[in-house]
Amino acid sequence: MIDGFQHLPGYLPPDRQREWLLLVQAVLVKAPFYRPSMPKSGRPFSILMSNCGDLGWVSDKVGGYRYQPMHPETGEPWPRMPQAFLDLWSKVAGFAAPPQACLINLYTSGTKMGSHVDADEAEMNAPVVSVSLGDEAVFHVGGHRRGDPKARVILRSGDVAVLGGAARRAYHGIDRIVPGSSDLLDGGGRLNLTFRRVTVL
Ligand code: MD6
Ligand code: FE
Repeated sequence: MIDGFQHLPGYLPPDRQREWLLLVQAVLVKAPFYRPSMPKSGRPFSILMSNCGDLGWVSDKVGGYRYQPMHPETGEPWPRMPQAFLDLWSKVAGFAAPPQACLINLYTSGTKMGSHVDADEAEMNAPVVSVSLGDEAVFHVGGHRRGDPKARVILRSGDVAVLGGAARRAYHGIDRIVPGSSDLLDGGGRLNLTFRRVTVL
């Protein structure tokens, strides 16, 4: 496994997972899920996204991958990041400044996320912290080249993963989710939250 990848299984116990789910649902009332699309081709993503925090990650055909302070469809600023989210970052990120962006991804059965490097942030010294809620996902993490060998890790509800150090620039993605593996979300599916620093202080 590449240096700087940390998996913290069961970091959030079931009762805290339910609290986090309520916090996410409150964010989604103000900032509903939207479907991003690929730069240039305009091909729609299979997953839905929203954000909270000062900046949100968005993508569409014309503007491409970017961070912006408002929702692409409502034009409203992203909702504030709940204190519990900031607290988790403080405990696991090992980075003095708070996260600026919390990207919320929704996976339903049959959706995935292709292998990619998170590289839209100017600040590459801060880790990316991920929290999974709901159905299990088969996550892969490789090296700095797309073709490097990949390790596979099951991310379960309540798990935290940290991509720091060399792993911050590693290819990673979601091969598939495992339908019916959690009953946290009504109707199944998986929520993933990723926390990031975007700008250099
Ligand atoms: C996901 N995660 O778990 C997708 N990126 O649904 C990511 O793309 C990711 O988990 C950077 C760091 C950690 C991650
Ligand atoms: Fe990523």
